[in-house]
Amino acid sequence: MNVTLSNTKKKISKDQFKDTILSDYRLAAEVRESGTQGRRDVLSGKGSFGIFGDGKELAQIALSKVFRNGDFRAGYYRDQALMTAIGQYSPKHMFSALYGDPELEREPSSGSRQMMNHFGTRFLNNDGSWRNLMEQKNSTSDMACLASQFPRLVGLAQASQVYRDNPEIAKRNSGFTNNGNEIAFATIGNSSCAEGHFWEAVNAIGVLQVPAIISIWDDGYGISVSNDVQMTKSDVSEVLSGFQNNEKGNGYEIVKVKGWDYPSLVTAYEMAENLAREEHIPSIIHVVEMTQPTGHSTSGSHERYKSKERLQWEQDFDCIRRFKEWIIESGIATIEELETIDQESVDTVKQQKKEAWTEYQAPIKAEWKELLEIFNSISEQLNIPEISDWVQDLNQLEMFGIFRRDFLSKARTLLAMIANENIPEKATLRNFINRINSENRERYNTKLYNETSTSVHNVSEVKPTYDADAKEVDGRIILRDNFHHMFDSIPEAMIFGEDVGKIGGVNQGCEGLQEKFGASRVADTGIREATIIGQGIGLALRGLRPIAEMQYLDYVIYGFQPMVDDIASLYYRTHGGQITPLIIRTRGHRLEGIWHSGSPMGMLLNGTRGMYLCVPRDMTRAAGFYNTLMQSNDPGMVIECLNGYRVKEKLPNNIGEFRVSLGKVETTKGGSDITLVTYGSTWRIVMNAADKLEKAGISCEVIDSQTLVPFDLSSDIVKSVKKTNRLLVIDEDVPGGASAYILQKVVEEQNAYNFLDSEPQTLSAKAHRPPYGKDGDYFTKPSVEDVFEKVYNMMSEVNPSKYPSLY
Ligand SMILES: Cc1ncc(C[n+]2csc(CCOP(=O)(O)OP(=O)(O)O)c2C)c(N)n1
Repeated sequence: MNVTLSNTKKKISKDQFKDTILSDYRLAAEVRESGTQGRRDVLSGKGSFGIFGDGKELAQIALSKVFRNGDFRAGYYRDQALMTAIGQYSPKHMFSALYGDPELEREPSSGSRQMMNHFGTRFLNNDGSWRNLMEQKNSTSDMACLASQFPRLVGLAQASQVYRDNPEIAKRNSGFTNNGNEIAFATIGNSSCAEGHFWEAVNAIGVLQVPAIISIWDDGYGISVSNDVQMTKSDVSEVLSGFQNNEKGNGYEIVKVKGWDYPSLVTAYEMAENLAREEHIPSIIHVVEMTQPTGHSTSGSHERYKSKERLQWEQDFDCIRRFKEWIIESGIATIEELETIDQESVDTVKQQKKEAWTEYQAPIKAEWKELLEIFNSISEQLNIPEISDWVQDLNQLEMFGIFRRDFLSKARTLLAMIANENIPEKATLRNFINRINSENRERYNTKLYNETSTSVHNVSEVKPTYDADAKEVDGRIILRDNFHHMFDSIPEAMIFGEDVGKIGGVNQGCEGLQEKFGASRVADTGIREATIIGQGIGLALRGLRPIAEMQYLDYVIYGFQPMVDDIASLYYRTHGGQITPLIIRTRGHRLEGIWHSGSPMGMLLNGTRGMYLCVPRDMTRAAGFYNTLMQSNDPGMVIECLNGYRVKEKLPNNIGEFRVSLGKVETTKGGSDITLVTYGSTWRIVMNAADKLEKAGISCEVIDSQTLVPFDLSSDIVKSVKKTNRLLVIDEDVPGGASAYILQKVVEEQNAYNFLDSEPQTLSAKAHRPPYGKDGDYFTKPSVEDVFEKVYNMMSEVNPSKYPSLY
């Protein structure tokens, strides 16, 4: 007899059906049991924090049935059953992550740089090249920040559309797509649906009509706060109902289904899969009546905020219990068969947990034993009573679980204690400390930036070249012509943002681009900065080369969260497993008005360590940075000068080919009295002031840093300071913003302190926002006169007779 569980076209035999159901049951039981045992491990101190997938197993197993190779997940920490069901996780992996095992072979999501159950699969090979993502089930890397997976979801789903609409790109990128058939699956908790990112992404996906399936795991609470506080009408799908496909237009297929109702869950996901994979119609599956049997996490107990009735209901409607009842009632298996699976699950989890712990502790214990021998031989030479106390404590710890910091802190303390002793064991101890530190640098402190051959640092510089009679053109023409060339030569290149498509951008840098390359590569977007950035992240993760445009620097703050939390930390938090080669284009610095002349460079560079920050002084350099970044796998932001689009620049004859290296400063005027470091829009002001100072007898060397991250990789600034012995940093950020960063780089890292004859100084804008109007600007941001007087005063301090005080 053939059975069908739902409306699936696939028929399977009765035995196969039973096997499937029992293997689903086993998986659910193992996930549940690993949560139970994991919780105990946290309470007994073996792990710091536990958050599990209990109560959500059945829906996730149903989802996994339609998750195919080449698909992508953008989810959160509850997806333990989903990740296990798609073969990317196991109880052993969960325990390795819970203990914080830093070895990638046991914790491949992040090498324990992340908390447990923050999932992610590996997209990159060790040499930085991309894996064939069509041969694996892909999970983008989770973040603890709720709803932060949603901006990225937009691009993950849109990539399928881009590939389907552009078969020639799909053909080039066969490791990333099969004709755009891939689905992007998102998961989110009910309470996180109160976040703006969720609504912004839901709207963007509805507008774009791209293949996303969004699952909402609704257990009625967000930690202690219940749905009546979280959501209008306490019901997210009720509120979402305006997004439902109907005669008024395309939106989503929205399904509400109970988290314990296995057949309905399977049917819902089959329906959603068909719509998404075949027709690119997105769906939202609102899974209600879910439970959280052990509460939100190991940090608290849900008995504090759930009523007795609710707690009883959670037991009665527990999805595994209901699944068990359904299996028995349907005659698929007996209670004895299921109880056997229950028992086997307990044993399996116990076994895997033991293996995870033993493998985690083995190398650490071996290091402790090595140190113990060093301790013993030092004790034989010197009378240090503390050593025996430490050994006793550490041996005790070893029985329960020992961290490297436990013994390394003692080793370092001892080294300081024997600093004046002359025994050979001192070198042994020092070597041991150095070795452990260096091994742990690799575990914990590497991969903030890509260091493989795909890094931007391996892209060679190509200087712009000019005809003898090169035309002088508006800066924006150089950008425009460069984009045309880039889009011709790189089929994966895309650009999108507010007003970018039809009119070619507010400053016309993309003029004619959409007509030539089509609306799927050059596109207008809605006004939704967070998901414009997210769109870029997702597209880049799927092999495309997006440029996401933020119309003005002042509005980057709306898109800042995905930059800070996602892009900048991605390579680090996946231990080199994922990277998003997204270019963010924006324009800022000097114009007029509080929101059109911001230059918050300190904020940007401090929030986004992990991505590059280019601050070109003109459009030739901006174009050069785009060309360089496009050749690498690294994420970067380019800030064009808002007041530079109509400034004349010579038109290079190698448009599209010249490349500006990141981290290379340019000395734009030589001098001997003082080094002036600047970048972006203030560069012209500084150059102007330097000319005036020259006439006053002060010789300034002007250096354009060109990029803030990376910063002056060959330490050229200190070479200048060695000559001038004086340093002034000028920008239009707040005081102590990027100028403080530059001082730290030059004075501390480049050691300029040793060569300074005057106090190093900064000249920046005022701390408040720049007010509107010419005078608002003049009295707020550094002017030519401000720079002149600042430098003059510094020289006056040195030689008051030659430079008498001005005021
Ligand atoms: C942006 C953000 N705010 C707050 C938190 C702290 N926090 C972690 S989990 C959580 C509740 C989430 O509830 P829900 O979305 O319903 O998911 P559940 O954990 O219940 O599956 C909160 C408030 C966070 N991680 N991120």
